[in-house]
Amino acid sequence: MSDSNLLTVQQHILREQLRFSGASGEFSFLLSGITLATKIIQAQVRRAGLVDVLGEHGEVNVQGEIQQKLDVIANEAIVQALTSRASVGVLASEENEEAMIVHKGDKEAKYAVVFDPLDGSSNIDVNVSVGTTFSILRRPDDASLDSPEAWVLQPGSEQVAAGYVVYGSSTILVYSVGHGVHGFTLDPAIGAYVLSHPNMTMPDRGKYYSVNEANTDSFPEKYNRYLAGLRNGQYGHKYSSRYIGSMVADFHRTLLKGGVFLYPPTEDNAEGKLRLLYEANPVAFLAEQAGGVATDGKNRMLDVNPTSIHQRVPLVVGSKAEMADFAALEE
Ligand code: P6P
Repeated sequence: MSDSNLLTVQQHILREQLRFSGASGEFSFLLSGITLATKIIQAQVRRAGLVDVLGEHGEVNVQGEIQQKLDVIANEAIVQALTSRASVGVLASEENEEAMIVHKGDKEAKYAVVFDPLDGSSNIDVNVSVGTTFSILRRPDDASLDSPEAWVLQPGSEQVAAGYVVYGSSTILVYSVGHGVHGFTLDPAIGAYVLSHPNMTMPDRGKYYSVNEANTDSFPEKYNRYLAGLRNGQYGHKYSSRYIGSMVADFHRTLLKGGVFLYPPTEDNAEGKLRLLYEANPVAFLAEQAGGVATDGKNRMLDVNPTSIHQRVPLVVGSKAEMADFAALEE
């Protein structure tokens, strides 16, 4: 790509921003806070083996998981970057039990950002791709800062933007403001995310299914019937299996190649393992924007009404064809 065609994510965001009536640039400034924080995170992820950020921070996070040091660094990077954005009223993070009030009563504070600063962090020590996810919501008309939860406990259909960064062989930011999905690759030479995947669309059908087969014995019967059909060619061809164990990386492949990624209910996680607000909803928003489908196994994911910040939900997300095959199954 010659420099003359170089389009950075900041330029792209500004252009997308113009689609919003009355755009004042505050939304672009908010998104620039997220992109800045992910550059800080990727710098740490890339050096994880060199500096003392590997291994466990020792503390236990709200999920009851041993907090890896990079989780803490990533969380602080995003919180600090967004705290300096007057348009952000509330933050909710996978790493924090409660929603955080960022700007008290600031009249411009009209957005909430929900995020997982470092999804898949248990893979860091073995150099497997990890990711950051984010979801942006407008403050509901009747919500006040007295109840920050009300800002974030909204169905995914209310998202005004969502995205992720996958820290893999390269660092790729994928986002949507509701007008298609666009991917940007971080160019370390200039320190900017450069448009590399314009107008991403999910193939109508793929070759892969992606699930943790170790949980097969506890999947609901419908899921095992579906997976057997994928393996035995019942749905047109015999699928191959790919599972990274990092949702962002598994979804990124599904977005690019099609197929289906699923985390069904299991014996250990009867409601599924993935979190509705900051894992399933951003992924579902992007999937639909790219022509795919996302459900909780029964209902459209973006229609699920959240009741708590860290609630879990089963996730089935993928290409139109695979999702239609799944939906056609009898319970
Ligand atoms: P399992 C990572 O810990 C994560 O939250 C997601 O990124 C990933 O898809 C899932 O858990 C993997 O869970 O049970 O297959 O190890």
